[in-house]
Amino acid sequence: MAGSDTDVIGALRELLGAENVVTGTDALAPFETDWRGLVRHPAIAAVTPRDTAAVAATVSACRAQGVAVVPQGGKTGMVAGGVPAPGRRQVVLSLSRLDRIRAIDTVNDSITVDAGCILQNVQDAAAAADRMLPLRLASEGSCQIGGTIATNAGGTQVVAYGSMRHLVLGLEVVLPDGRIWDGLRGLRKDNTGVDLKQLFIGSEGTLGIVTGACLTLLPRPGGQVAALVALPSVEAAIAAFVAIRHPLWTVLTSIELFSDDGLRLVLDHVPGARAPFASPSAYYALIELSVHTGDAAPARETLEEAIAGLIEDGTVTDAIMAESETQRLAFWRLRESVSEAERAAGGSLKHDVAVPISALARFIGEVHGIVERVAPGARPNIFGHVGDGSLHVNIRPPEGVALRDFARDGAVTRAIEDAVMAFGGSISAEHGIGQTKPDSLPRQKSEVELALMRTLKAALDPLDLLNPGKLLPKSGIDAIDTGETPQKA
Ligand code: FAD
Ligand code: 2HG
Ligand code: ZN
Repeated sequence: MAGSDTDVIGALRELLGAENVVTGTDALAPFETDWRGLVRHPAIAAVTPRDTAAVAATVSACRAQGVAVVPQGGKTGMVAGGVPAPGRRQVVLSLSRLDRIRAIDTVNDSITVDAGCILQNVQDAAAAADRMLPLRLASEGSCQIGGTIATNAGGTQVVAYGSMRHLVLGLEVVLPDGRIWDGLRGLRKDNTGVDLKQLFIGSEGTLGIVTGACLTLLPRPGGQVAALVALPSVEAAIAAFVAIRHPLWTVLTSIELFSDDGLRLVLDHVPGARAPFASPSAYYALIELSVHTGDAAPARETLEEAIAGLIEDGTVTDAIMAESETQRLAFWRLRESVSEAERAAGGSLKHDVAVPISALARFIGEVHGIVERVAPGARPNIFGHVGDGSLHVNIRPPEGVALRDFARDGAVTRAIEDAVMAFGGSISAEHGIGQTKPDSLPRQKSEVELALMRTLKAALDPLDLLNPGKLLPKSGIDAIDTGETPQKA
């Protein structure tokens, strides 16, 4: 039975206390608007429960009132997954007050945290125990553990440590019917049937709300070596990666690419950013080694020798080794500021793609052809995680054209997605599908895959209460006969 908005707000206030229930157009604005400023759709209220029991009670109350729940983390997602989609009455459930580090076990090398902990705070807690949580993203000062699990975040060290999926040992999850699943085990081996936590990792808050996580820790690197190299082309970047990855296999933790277009954006929009090289190159790669045991000098020497060889054969045109921690961090600031700078410059059509590393250079060649053919004058800003075959192919509109107008007919995106498919790639390497890409999903997933995803959604959330309008194509949940009717606005 659907309650009125006043009923819903009343029930939530009674449950959580009025101070944890946000209402009113202005106060709700930050809960309704995504990082990119692409969408804003209304919520009845936003709530900030304090613990797992309060999250479960909120979900049950919303279910009883017939309103949907949008799980929200740090709101740094790139596909508007953590803010309301149109078409449903909904409440935003922010995890931000679930921010406790529950336990650190330095024998098990694991950390157990509330899902609302900010990633950087968990990294700091691990460092204080002389350990490392090896997930690193430019958004780490704002994104939450629950958000990184729900999106299976990648970032800049996947080449060495894998994505978030590889770091999760156990989860605590509130299910769409309000039950709590306690799977918060700190085990590296557990073959007692289906690995249920995998259902929730990467499912973007559509199957459950993560409230706690047990994550694996690693030893803290004793030394880090960084080099910034200038490259004439993407082909050269891949050749450089291939040349260094095996000799430096045990210590290579990042190889990140950005173009001169990206660097210009950073220099124009980020205060204090300085051009690293005297003259521009088409691309730059930031290479980082992390040495866990012993002296970093031999690894540095191997990298220097490899780069010298690459300069000799023309693959690399210039290179700078970081001589201090300040310089290493300055290199990272250039790379990690590209998104922020691009947003400040008006934003782009984002394509967060992966193709096999062996196809990357041909794919990027194809992208340039598409831009010339379909959108002459548009400005590609290509950057990302070259060692994973994962790149952000962001296309800025031609000078003087508004992003909304440029985006309208979708021709560039369709052509880029066609190229991704032709190369056997993925239309979302790391950001997810959210509410900006569900209609593209059937281009990549077979009917069988889509049907399996819909079956899981219907089994766990037959009323489509959790994060409606996200991930599955629009007809998704409605296409299934569950015997229960989804509650529509
Ligand atoms: P939100 O944006 O709040 O939500 C993201 C999704 O997760 C939504 O669908 C939401 O409903 C769901 N969700 C959130 N919390 C929970 C929960 N507790 N339980 C269930 N569902 C939940 N991403 C990368 O992968 N790699 C990068 O290198 C990277 N770099 C970035 C750099 C910048 C500058 C920015 C702004 C973003 C970047 N991102 C990157 C994207 C973003 O930071 C990640 O997707 C991150 O994982 C989102 O976390 P969040 O807490 O902000 O989640
Ligand atoms: C990165 O790699 C992020 O910096 C953000 O994934 C990408 O802004 C983007 O498109
Ligand atoms: Zn990225």
